[in-house]
Amino acid sequence: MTDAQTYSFFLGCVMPNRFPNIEASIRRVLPEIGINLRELEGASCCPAPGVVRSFDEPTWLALASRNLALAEMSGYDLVTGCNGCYGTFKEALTEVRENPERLKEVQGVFKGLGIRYKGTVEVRHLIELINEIGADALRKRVTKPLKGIKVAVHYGCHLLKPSANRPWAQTQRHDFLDKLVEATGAESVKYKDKFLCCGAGGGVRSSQIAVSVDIAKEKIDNAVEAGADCILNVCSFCHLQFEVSQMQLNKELGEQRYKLPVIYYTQLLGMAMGIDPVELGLHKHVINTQPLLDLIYGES
Ligand code: 9S8
Ligand code: 9S8
Ligand code: COM
Repeated sequence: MTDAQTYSFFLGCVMPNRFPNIEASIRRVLPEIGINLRELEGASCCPAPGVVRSFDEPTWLALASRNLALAEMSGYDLVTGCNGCYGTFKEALTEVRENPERLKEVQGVFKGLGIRYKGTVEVRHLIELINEIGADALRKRVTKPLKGIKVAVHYGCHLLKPSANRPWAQTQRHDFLDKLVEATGAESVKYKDKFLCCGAGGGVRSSQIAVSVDIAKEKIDNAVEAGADCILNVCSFCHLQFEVSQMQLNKELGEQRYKLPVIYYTQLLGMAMGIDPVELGLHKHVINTQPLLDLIYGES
């Protein structure tokens, strides 16, 4: 394991307001693997790349830069557990780094507000940090291998794209997250349209709810068909989409047909490290995780 590192933790909107259980699993697991988190006081919405940027780019850039400035002033690079926030920050940084006049523009907005910003802070997704630790080192921390558990891995769009502005290998067939999943002893199953959007991003969930739920349904159906015991994500908005869409589908159908547990990566890793599932927030899901817990811990 590498030496301990410290980051300013950017929560975004969805995690603290809708899925504090995911936040709890992140706060519980990351320090165990040498990643310490400090609070980013005063942070606002990132704001969401596919929504706010499409309406008003300068406002998007100024707000994103303000959050980045808070991290920069703290002296600790920013880490996030949401693909959308990751996308906003990666792209807002590139914008001011490549275009000095855009940096001047946001510095002008900050005038008199006591905000200093040079665009020197770095932005990381927590799965990037975990990937640097690596599957081999993680495997050494596993005390409860999740043998026989089949996982449908969902990467999400903003984690991977635009690929020129992401740290991953330039390929359409990523497997870094699958390897991190398999480090827990679980199996990553192949399923149709694995790299398809969850259907939530870019304002689709808020403006075209029927289309949005239909895309989520397609992904869930494909995962179930592949024999998955859960669908795994690393994005609070994808997490919301898979949880809430299944609830909405059940409501429409008038029966509980959609019941695939939705798991965030640090919950899976935490279980494999022997951490109590209650501490990982697994008892607080919209879609009951009990069937998955029964497979892992045996029926109680
Ligand atoms: S913040 Fe406000 S809406 Fe959200 S979670 Fe992630 S993207 Fe950024
Ligand atoms: S939400 Fe998270 S990253 Fe996104 S745009 Fe398409 S996929 Fe789900
Ligand atoms: C999705 C973020 S994670 S957004 O809806 O595209 O802005």
